[in-house]
Amino acid sequence: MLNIDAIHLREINMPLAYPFETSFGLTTGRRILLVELEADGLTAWGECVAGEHPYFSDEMIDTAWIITEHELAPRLLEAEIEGGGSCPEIFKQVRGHRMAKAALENAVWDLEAQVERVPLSQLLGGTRKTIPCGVSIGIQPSLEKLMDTIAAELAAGYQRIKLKCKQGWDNQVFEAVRERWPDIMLSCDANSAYRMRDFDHIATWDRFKLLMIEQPLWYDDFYFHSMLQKRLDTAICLDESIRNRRDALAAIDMESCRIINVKVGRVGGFSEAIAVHNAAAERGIPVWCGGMLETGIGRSHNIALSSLPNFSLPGDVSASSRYWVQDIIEPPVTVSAKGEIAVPTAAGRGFEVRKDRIEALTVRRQSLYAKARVTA
Ligand code: OSB
Ligand code: MG
Repeated sequence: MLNIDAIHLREINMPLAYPFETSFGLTTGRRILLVELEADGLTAWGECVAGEHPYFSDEMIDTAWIITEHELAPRLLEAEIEGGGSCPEIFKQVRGHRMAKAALENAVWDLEAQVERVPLSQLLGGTRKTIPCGVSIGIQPSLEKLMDTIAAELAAGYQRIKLKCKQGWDNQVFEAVRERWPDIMLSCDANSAYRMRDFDHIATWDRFKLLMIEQPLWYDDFYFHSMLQKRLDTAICLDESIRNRRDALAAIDMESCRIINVKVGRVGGFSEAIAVHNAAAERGIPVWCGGMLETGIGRSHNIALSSLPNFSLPGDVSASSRYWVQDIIEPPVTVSAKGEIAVPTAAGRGFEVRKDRIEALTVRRQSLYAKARVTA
């Protein structure tokens, strides 16, 4: 039984070391909601991956803050909590708002791992000692700049290059990259930039031998992706569309995709992420762990999740230095020359949280407390 005494919400503002552009917009800095649980003398953390605007999904930091403060945190403070796995039931009455739910649920798993004195990866069912890493490279100001960036990431050891794409930043780019690197593991992510009129255009990408095409069509679609998948040799990977295990089952059954990107925030927390992982594993569909420009807190949680056996493709979980001049965990996440991150073996998340740095970055805070408990 976990007794949570307090939940502290805070917003930190962190400039990105490198701006990140997708088909839905440019991000130069992050506004991030962190949740901190105090329980029996321990401190656990969760990171909400909702963006600054509702452009990736319908959530954003400000909606997540309101839902956390007014709906989720009060429920958690009153609930009987066995562990992280108790959270979906506790939050059940609140519909949607999965990124907000995930921040709290993941913090409870973080706490449970500390209480049980086991690595978070082990608590989640992870088996890998290292995880294979790829990078997601945003839309660049020029093709030259992109080529230099890819060269640097390959030199650093990353196993897979994912290119953000959109109309006007697709065929010419894939052509140039494939000419210089015919054999690298290469994929693209459209973040829903294309429509049915683009089917013929996308069908020409088979010649680039991409590992996958991520979320080419509408963010909430399965049916039209299944129509597109029939026209392609290349695998479609769904990201935005997969909100839970049932979505994964529907997408697999309809053949809307052959690969699934699992983002723990997008599906509402570790419980559902594990359920998606398991459903895909049982059906022979590989998964990989997506990223949402996380700080070290979310990143450490992504590393733990990526240690599950069916995370067999390189994920978008990469080194802290690709995002931040100074991360808020210590040590920062680093990637080996083989393009792997070592899964921590220490109890809990395996990285120290630098509270001093978090304090300095905090622009908003709110604390909620449990009612005094009657002890027998
Ligand atoms: O679609 O995978 C995505 C970042 C923000 C929002 C959506 C996505 C991404 C990324 C970056 O691709 C992944 C990362 O490096 O964290
Ligand atoms: Mg994506």
